[in-house]
Amino acid sequence: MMKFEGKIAGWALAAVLATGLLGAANAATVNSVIDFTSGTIENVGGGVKNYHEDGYLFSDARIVGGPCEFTGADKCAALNKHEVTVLTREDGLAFDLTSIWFYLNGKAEDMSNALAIYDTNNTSNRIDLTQAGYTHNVGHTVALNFLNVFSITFASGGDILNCGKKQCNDQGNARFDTAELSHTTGEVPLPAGGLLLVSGLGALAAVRRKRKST
Ligand SMILES: [Ca+2]
Ligand SMILES: [Ca+2]
Repeated sequence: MMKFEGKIAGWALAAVLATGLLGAANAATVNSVIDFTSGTIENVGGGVKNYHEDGYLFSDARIVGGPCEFTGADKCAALNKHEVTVLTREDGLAFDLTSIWFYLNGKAEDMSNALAIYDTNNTSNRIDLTQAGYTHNVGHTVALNFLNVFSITFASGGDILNCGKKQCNDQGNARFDTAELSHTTGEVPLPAGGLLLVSGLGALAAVRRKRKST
């Protein structure tokens, strides 16, 4: 009877050990949708505001009402001409950005409204959403392929034209919303995995010693 119980205990320990090793190998993916409505705006002074949602941070952020993706109380991010906002994770981890909704608001005079999205650390990894490709004053959802990046910059483009003696009235702005993001979490660092292995083997050895003594 004691021998049988010892065998069960050994197998249970082996199962725990295997689970621990699998946990180290299989980290969990966390998906997030940034809606710019359910998060918080932080006034950091000097006219700078940060936006926080789902562990992500936009700095500097201009959060506005419609036109955004949805009617009613929906909010979204807006960039006036040549403004920039930078997206990072609060915990500094890498992340993926795979989809976004955007809207090129106004600028019918010269059709130069544009939104550029690029990897802050590798600016050649970039997409330019312009009025030449996307009708302005209409919402568009585009698939993106920013994978395993640490920082993404959103920049409003467009020319600054003079309409006679004054600047054009139709300055326009670019808006975006419903950013689909994901990041990986739950990774067990190798030293911790090693400790788990050592303690697991030690426990197994203890069980074997106990079985031999009974
Ligand atoms: Ca969210
Ligand atoms: Ca929204």
